[in-house]
Amino acid sequence: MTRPEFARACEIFADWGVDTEAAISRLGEIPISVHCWQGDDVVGFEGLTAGSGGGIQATGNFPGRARTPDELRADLDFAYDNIPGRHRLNLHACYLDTDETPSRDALEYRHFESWVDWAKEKGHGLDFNPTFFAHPLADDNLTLSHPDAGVRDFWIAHGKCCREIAARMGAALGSPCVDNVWVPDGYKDIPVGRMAARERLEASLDLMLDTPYDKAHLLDAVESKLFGIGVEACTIGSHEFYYGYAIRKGTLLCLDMGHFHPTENIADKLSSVSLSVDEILLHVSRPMRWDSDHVILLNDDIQAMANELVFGDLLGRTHIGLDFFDATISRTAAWVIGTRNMQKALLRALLQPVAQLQDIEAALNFSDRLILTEELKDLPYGAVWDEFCARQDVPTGKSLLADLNAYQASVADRN
Ligand code: RNT
Ligand code: ZN
Repeated sequence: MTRPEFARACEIFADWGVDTEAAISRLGEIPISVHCWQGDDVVGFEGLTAGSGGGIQATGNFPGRARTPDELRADLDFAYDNIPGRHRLNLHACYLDTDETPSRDALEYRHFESWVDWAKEKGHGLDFNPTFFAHPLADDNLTLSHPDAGVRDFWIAHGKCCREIAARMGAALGSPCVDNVWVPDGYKDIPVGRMAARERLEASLDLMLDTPYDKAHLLDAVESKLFGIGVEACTIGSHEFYYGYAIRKGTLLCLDMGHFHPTENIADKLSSVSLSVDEILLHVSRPMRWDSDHVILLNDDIQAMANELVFGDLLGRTHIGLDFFDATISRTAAWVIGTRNMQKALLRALLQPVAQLQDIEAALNFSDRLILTEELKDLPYGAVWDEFCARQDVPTGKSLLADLNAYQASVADRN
C-alpha cells in the first residue's frame, strides 16, 4: 500500500522530471561492502591481544564487542536486517574461522569456509583484505617494503595466499571478490631512502600479484594513504605511488576518504581517476582532523561522493566499501547508521534532475545552477527513503531506535 507522503513525493519529483520508482529500484541494486572490522574494533580472531597497530586505532570501550566469528555473524545478521537491500561483507584475513593457528603466510581457503557458507546462505557477496598489521613482523611499520628480504617474502606469501582465498570466495559465490591491499609501511622521521623503499614495495607487489586469476572471481585493489600515526614523515604507498601502479598494472585503485589532506575533496578525484583506471574501490569514511575513521554521516562530503558516482555515471565501475570503526557507541548501530547514510546519499543523488542541471551548466547559467541546486535540497527525500525501507520491511525513525537499542541490550553482557 502506497503511503500518501510517498505518493505526494512522487508527484513533486515528477514535476522536476525525476522518476522516483526508477531511483528506488536503482538504489535497491547497489551493494555496499560492509566492513567486518567495525564489529570488534579491528581485533580479529587470531587470538592476538594487541590492538590493530599500523597507525589505525579504534577508540572506546563500549560493551558488546563480538569475540567470536559466530558472534560477529549474529551481529552482522542483525545489522543487515536493518539495512534495506542486499549487501556484501568485507572480510580481513585476521578474521579467519578455525581451531587451527595458521601463520599468516599459510592461510588457506578452508580457514574461511564458514564465512562463505554463511554468505551463500544469506545472499551476500564477499570481499577480502590481507592483514599487513597487528603482527610481530609488522611492528616496525614495514612489511612489503622492509629492507630485509626475509620479512618481505613473508608478507608476499601472505598476500599471495589471500589472493588465492579471495579468488575461491569469488568463484564459490559467483561474484568477483575485491582483494584490497593496504600496508602500513612508512617512516616516523625523515628517511634518506624513499626511492629504495618505493622500489622494494613495487617489486613485492609485482611478485604478489604475479599469479593470474579470472576477473570474474578476483579483482585486485591497492589503497594509498597520506600518513598514519607512527609514519608521519613518509608513507611508502602514497597516492602517487598507487595511482601510477594501478594504471600501469591494471588493478583497481582504492580511495579512502581519510587518506588525503583534510582540505582535499575526495569526490572530485573520481572523475579524474576514472579516466585512467577501469574500476575504483571506495573506502567511505569520515576523518576528523586525521584519519580517525568516524561513522559516516549524511553530510556534504558523503553527498558529494554519491553525486559524483551518479552524475559521472560511475556506479557501474565503482565498488563502494565502508571503512570506519567507533568503539564508543553500539557497534551494530554504527554499521546500520553508516551504511544507511551511504544509501541515503545515493538515493538523493539518484533523485536529482541531472540532465536539466547539466544543460543549465552547459549554457553557463551559473545563477540558475545555484538557485536550483539549493532549492532541490528541500525536496521530500525522507518520504522516498521511508517507502524504500517499508517495502523491504526495514524500520525507520523511532522503531529503528528501539530495534538498535534492544539488540545492543542483548549483547551488552559480553566481556
Ligand atoms: C588503514 C586503511 C585500511 C584499514 C583496514 C582495516 O588506514 O584505511 O583500509 O582501515 O584495512
Ligand atoms: Zn581504508
